[in-house]
Amino acid sequence: MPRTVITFGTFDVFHVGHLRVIERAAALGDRLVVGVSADALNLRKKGREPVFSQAERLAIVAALKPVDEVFVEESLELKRDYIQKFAADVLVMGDDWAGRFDEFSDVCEVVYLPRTPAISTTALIEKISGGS
Ligand code: C2G
Repeated sequence: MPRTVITFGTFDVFHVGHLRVIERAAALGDRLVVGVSADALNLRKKGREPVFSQAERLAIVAALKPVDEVFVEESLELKRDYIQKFAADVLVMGDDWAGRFDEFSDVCEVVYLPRTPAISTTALIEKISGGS
């Protein structure tokens, strides 16, 4: 049986930290499914619109070599449904979410990977808008 890995994220202003977590997630199985958070979810979660629209973020993530399938994550509360719908064997998230998804360990393995240090969308936006 092929092992399916699922991960979630906004992936706004796509950067190498996003790429690394996707590569490491893919390495844990045979098929990688990525839930890209909807614009409305992002607004609720972070209080601002993403720089790139969900259609653009979806297109970028879908084009990555390690990614087999993408979908729009409409709500954080639907995680269990998504895990089951895609028959995921493993849920992978960066360790900024450590412990937050342990409740799903009854249906799949839950793995938190260390974040890539010193890079984030917020820091990039600040750097670009500050002009430094
Ligand atoms: N990430 C990373 N290293 C960084 C920045 C991000 O490993 N320097 C990882 C995060 O830990 C996450 C993924 O990249 O696993 C996507 O990060 P975000 O776009 O910030 O996504 P987030 O807002 O955490 O959305 O259902 C959960 C949410 O949709 C996750």
